[in-house]
Amino acid sequence: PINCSLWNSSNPVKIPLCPIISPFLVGVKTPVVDLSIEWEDVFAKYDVVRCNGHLKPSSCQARQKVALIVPFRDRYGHLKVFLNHIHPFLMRQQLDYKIYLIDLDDDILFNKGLLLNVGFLESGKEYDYDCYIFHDVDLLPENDHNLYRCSDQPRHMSVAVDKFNYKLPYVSIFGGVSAMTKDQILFVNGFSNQFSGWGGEDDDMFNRLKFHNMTLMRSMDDVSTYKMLKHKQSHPNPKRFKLIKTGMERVKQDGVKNLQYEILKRNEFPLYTYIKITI
Ligand code: NGS
Repeated sequence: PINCSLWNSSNPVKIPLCPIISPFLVGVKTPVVDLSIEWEDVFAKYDVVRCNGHLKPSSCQARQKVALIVPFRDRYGHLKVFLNHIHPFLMRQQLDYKIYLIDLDDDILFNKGLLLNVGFLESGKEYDYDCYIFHDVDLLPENDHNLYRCSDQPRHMSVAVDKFNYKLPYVSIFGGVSAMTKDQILFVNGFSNQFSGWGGEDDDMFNRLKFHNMTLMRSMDDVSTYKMLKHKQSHPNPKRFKLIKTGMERVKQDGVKNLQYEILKRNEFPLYTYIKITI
C-alpha cells in the first residue's frame, strides 16, 4: 500500500521517478461496454489507496500530476462504463491523477466550455497539476500507449474515433479529449463560456490556439483510438457558428479569468470528485 505520509511530508523521502514508459502498458485493450455492471462492482474492483483523493503509483514518483476534467449531465450509465475502463488504463500509465466530474445546475442549458473552465479552476485550487485533460464521458481509449500527459504545446488526443471510422472528421477538430498545461490554458484564457447547448466550444478553442500562435499537436492516430458510447444527439446551439465567427473579439474577457460561479455541491467519491455549480 502507499504510505501517504511520505508524499505529504515537507521533506518527502525520495523515491525514484517512474520510467518514461510504464512497464504495465499492454497496448490495445478493447473497452468492455457493460451497461448493466453494478456500481458496487466498479467501486469494489478499484478499491485503490488514495492520498488526499489522488491515485498514485506506489513504487515510483509519477512524472506528471494529471487532472482529468469530465463535463457531465445525467449520464450515469456512461459514467459507470467510463470509470470501469479509465481507472485501470490510467493506473497502467503510472500517473498521479484525479478525476473531476463537473455538473451544471439542471435549470441551465448544458455548457461544456464553462464546465471545463470550472474543472480547471477547482482542481487547480487543490493540487499543483502539471496537466489538465479535458475528457468526454462517452469516449473510451482503446490503447494504453496513448499517454495521458501534456506536451509543450496543446494536444488533441481523440484523433481516431470509431464513430468516424478512426479518421479525423475535420482538420480543425479539438473536441473529445485534449490535454493542456496550466500555462497553456491561462495563455488563451481557457474556453469560452458563451457556448450554451451542444457544439462549437472546441472549435472556438482551436481558434484561440491559432490566435495565440500556438502549435496544435495531435497524438499518433494508430495509438489514439477511441470507442464512443452511443447516445441521443444533444440539442445543437443554433448560435454556435456566429459565436465561433466573433469569438476572437471576446477572447480577453470570455474565459477562465474573471469567471463567476457558485458551487452547489461537492462530493469526494472514491473514484471521482463530483462538483455541481450554478452561475
Ligand atoms: C462539430 C462540432 C464540434 C464537435 C464535433 C464532433 O460539428 O463542437 O462536431 O462532435 N462543431 C460545431 O457544431 C460548430 S461529436 O460527433 O464528436 O459529438 O466536437
